[in-house]
Amino acid sequence: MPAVITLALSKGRIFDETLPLLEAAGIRALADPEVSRELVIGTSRADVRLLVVRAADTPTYVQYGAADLGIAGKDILLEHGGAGLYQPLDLGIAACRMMVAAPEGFDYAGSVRRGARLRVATKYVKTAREHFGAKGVHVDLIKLYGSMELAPLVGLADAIVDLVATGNTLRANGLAAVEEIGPISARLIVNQASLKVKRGAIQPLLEAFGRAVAARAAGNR
Ligand code: PRT
Ligand code: MG
Repeated sequence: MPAVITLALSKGRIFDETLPLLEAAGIRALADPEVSRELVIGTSRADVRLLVVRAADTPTYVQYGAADLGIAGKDILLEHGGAGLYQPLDLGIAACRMMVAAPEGFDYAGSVRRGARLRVATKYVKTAREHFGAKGVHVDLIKLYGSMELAPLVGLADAIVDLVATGNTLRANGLAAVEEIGPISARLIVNQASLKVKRGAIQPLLEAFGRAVAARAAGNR
């Protein structure tokens, strides 16, 4: 019997954008996590199953070997730190940018120049600490779990660190991006021990994903 391969991923944009890559690897999910309540989803391949987890939990499942593989945003991986994970492939999906944003009209550059202490609300505390630390900007970080765009509107923070895709959410809340921290996309992650023990099953999957990503990139050119 072949080794069972378990892939952890979150529903929503990661799941939706992973489906075509799985299909290119000959794998079809047998349920839709938006409809089904099952958290373990079988696939058209008896030896491959999917775990539906919260986006921020994906690296944890893979780190501890509860899943062999996972698909996680670089934002999540930066916060997790990457211990125990092999990150062989940028899938190029769920792309966006990590940005500093502030209310329109807020003089961010001037505040930084004057050495003002900024209150920054974010879910990405580690990334924000490293970003502002490297620039020598003084910040008090306020940890939030979502809807960061609200914080400056109600005086909780001067600025936020959040992901921006279209920019619509910032605009709708009277905010503007003031600094880019870096580009973000989803990565394939692999448990380091799984890769050794189940290499025969995992390696062909990594190659199929790699081909699917290359083919899509070629199609986009
Ligand atoms: O939403 P939930 O609380 O359930 O979990 P989650 O936010 O952790 O997961 P999910 O599914 O929303 O995001 C999964 C991954 O998608 C993230 O870890 C990112 O790597 C990636 N991704 C890509 C994004 C976005 N684009 C994105 N635009 N994640 C979130 N956003 C949010 C952003 O935080 C902001 O609130 O969308 C809003 C901005 O979008 P625009 O288009 O208005 O700029
Ligand atoms: Mg979300």
